[in-house]
Amino acid sequence: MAEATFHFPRGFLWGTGTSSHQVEGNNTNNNWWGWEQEEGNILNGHTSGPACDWWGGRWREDLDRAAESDHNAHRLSIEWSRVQPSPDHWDESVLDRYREIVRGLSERGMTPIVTLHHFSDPLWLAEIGGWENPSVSEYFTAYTKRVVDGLKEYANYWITINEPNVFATNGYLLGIFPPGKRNLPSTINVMTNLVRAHAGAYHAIHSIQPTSRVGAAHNYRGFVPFRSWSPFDRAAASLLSSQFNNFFPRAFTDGVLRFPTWFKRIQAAKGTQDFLGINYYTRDMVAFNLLKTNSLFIRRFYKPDDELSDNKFIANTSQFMFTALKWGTQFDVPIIITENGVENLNDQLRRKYLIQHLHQVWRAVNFNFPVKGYFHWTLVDNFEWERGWTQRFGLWELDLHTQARQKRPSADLFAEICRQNCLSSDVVAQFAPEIYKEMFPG
Ligand code: IFM
Repeated sequence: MAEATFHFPRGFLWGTGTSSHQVEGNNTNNNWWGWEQEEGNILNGHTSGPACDWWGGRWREDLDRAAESDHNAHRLSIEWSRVQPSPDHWDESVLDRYREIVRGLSERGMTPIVTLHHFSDPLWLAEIGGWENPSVSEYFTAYTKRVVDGLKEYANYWITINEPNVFATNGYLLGIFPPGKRNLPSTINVMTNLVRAHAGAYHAIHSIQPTSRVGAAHNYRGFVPFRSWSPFDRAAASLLSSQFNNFFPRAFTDGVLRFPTWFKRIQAAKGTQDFLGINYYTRDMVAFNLLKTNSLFIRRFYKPDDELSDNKFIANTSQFMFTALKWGTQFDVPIIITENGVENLNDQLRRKYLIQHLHQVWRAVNFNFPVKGYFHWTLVDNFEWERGWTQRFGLWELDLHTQARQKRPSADLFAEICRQNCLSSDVVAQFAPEIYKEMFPG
């Protein structure tokens, strides 16, 4: 059997990603909490509840798990509604707590990447119109300054906004995130305000911490025309790519917001990403379909022979990890894979998915794409938004009733990769022998 070792560059960042609302528990003062209590919003009526009880103190044991598994970095987010519980009140004790957590990362030898906004908003902001309010970028900048001032001693990497494309689409176009709107003009307004807020935060962070590295985490999805000969399918795929994948990173590069039939310039947004965060999970086939009146006549679907995750949420299409990274090179900044993972309770698919995706990352590194790190989503099963607890993305399994954690084999697999800074044929043979031949032919 052929043997090989795929090495990653020295200093490569290895870790997992988490977000405040998904792990902390009892975030009663944000817009998601109320949304979860309303019937019909979350699958099976699930609620975030105590989540992974990080606010209750279990962040320590979970970060111990990460450190013992040789992760050298961790991505986490700050909960705006805790830091600023009302417009004129900043909670210093909350900032102290976050300082303790971020310092805790450094003490465990892990580089922190701090996200300032990961889907959840303070209730007071939601009540004054949320991201449709023209003042949101000033509010967000003020909040950013407080957090960066408080944490600057321990953190140098900042993500302003997680998946602005998903946030705007799900909350304002598809209505599956709060505030549950389905309104195109609102979506466009929110996209514009997100660009303004990112730009404000970027400049604020740099003025406080000139050496900081600031970016956003972009959700990249592959969009492939179903019938490659069809101009309609091709136009549909290209519309999705330009609006979903390209809109924000392009705006953060040249300050131009490109909508389908017009554009807008926001000068302050130009040159506001020091690195590109890519969250890559899967790809869609795209077809033009006259029956799809609610989704701009576009049908998205997986192929019949795609390998799917437990709830058919993700197709295992690892080649598109390479496509995503190649796409990322156009922005001419270092790239960090800020999320990648799969929902899978029994861990069979996750091991294979992880190895195949890292193989593509390694290929990209060998093409000299400037990939600097990889963050697996996620450390411990967490609250998966509109899908509640039905989807399990953790390297550790969570028992919701007892808060007990059980290590999945993928946690050991990932630990080996982090420890050795490479993916070896031995590791593949041990954790996913079924793909050995495909990976090491000959
Ligand atoms: O859990 C989410 C995360 O908050 C944003 N990116 C996708 C993940 C998996 O659904």
